[in-house]
Amino acid sequence: MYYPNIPAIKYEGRDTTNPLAFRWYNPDEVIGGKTMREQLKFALAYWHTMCAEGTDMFGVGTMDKSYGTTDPMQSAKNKAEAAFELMEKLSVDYFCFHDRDIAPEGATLTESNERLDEITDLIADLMKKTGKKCLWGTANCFNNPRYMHGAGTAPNADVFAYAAAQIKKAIELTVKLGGSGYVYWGGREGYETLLNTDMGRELDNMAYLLKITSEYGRKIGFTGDYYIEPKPKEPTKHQYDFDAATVCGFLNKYGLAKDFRLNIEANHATLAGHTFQHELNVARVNGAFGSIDANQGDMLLGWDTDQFPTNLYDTTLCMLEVIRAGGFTNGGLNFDAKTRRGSNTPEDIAHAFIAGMDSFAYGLRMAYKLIDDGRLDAFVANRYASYGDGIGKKITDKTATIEELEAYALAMGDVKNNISGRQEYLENILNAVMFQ
Ligand code: XLS
Ligand code: CA
Ligand code: CA
Repeated sequence: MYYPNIPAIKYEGRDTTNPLAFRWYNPDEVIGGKTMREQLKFALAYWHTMCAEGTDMFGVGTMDKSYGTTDPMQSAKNKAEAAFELMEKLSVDYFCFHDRDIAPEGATLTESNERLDEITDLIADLMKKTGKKCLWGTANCFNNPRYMHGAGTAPNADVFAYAAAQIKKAIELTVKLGGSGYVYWGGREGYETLLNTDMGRELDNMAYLLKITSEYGRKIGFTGDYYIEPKPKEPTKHQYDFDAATVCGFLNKYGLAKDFRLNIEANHATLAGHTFQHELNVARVNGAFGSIDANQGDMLLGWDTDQFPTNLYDTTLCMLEVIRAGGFTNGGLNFDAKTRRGSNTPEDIAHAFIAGMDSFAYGLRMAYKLIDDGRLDAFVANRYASYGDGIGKKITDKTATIEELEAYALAMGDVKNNISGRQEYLENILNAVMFQ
């Protein structure tokens, strides 16, 4: 047992004072026709929860993630056991991983791949025993110095080839573990300065890497979703997958839209100068909504702090978007989040997951309450009512000609457009529904 101080966390309802209990997340309660666990599909991010030790620019780790041994492969095996113990205790049904999170990189690609084979045998076993599932896998093509100028966008073709081989293997492992998604986060796919960068070539190459690796996945039987995860900067000064709108444009340009969706991360949204809700909305209206990295940033710091999500407005408006997108199919809510450097005990991990899961459970409940309340939806529908008949209907149907619109405008005299947008009224409804 790796977490003797963490009990199995149970739902005790809103009035409990037990810090190691859920107040809002009741996994088997049915909301909106599905159980909460089906609606929310929580996942543990291997890299943060199992690997990150709290290092930052100014100091070494504060948390022990060695799992009782200094032998790297034994540690990786113990880590897998620990991950499944934690998922069981926290009622988290899924996990997400990078290749290098689950097995240490070897001296050669061949050795790295053999290590991955060994560890994924063990993980497959643990999955069978516990019923836990893989939400998505990915390749870490940003940590090793070979990727210092990018992977698919590297100026060196050898690096491109290495990245392609590494991704091929990561997709094979995702298929082996039955993953329902595969994520491409362009870690260093961007630039530091345009003085040394051929941006057109880099974008073409990146698209080609996505194309050949994703086609390979289909060939070996991957039926899940491919996701691109937008992020505007960090580690590079400018990342090509800047935000949801940029990525949708990129996917369309390179003919990848049919096979790729988006994995939207809350902290990346705010780094791009958008709200989380905005990024989800852009994904949805482009038919590209896929999965979510559930976390939050600190607005006073302004970098990718990857904190556990506790902002109830954000979780509520997020779940409203998810419901409007038809709910999760292959995606879910992956806690791409870590406890603060000063929160350095295993119990802090439990508190963090409970806070994140309860915040999203609350958000799910409130999103349905807002829909049932109906005032927000009715207001928006009414706001656009003029497109429902007459000239508006013709615009909606795309049958209005420019001549017809001109004749209509000339005959109209002045336009009456003085109807309030009622922002404060709507914000007050949101508060009333969430906190009454
Ligand atoms: C980093 C990203 C990364 C991806 C997976 O900022 O969030 O963790 O989710 O490579
Ligand atoms: Ca992420
Ligand atoms: Ca992040």
